[in-house]
Amino acid sequence: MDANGDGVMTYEEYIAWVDADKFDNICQYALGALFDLADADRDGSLDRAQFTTLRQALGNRADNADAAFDALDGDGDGRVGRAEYLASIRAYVTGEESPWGRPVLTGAARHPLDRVPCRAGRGQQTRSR
Ligand SMILES: [Ca+2]
Ligand SMILES: [Ca+2]
Repeated sequence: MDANGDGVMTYEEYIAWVDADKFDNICQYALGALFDLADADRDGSLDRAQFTTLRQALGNRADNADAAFDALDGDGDGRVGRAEYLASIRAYVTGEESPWGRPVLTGAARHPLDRVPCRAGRGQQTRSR
């Protein structure tokens, strides 16, 4: 994953590494576990506050959390379901069209260390040495 071996995985290295198989076999489990942790009331969906907590746990900047939430919450009911969340991220990381990708990608472009959710399984361990 850390293509240039400097112990820090950039956004670009992540995108080059991940594909549908890796997402299905690795990422979705880490993401689902984190989703469940963030879902404090265990109703299977995240409200805005829970989603923001999740984003922060993933090391993403807080200032584009609203945009990401709004993009994920396609029906505008103020909740993002677990399956909807995973499907959106899968579509994003595998390069399919995803309403969620754009605000996150925009944020990442401004800040290369903005974390893609699959990194969550490794927490803040951005340096491997
Ligand atoms: Ca909830
Ligand atoms: Ca919704």
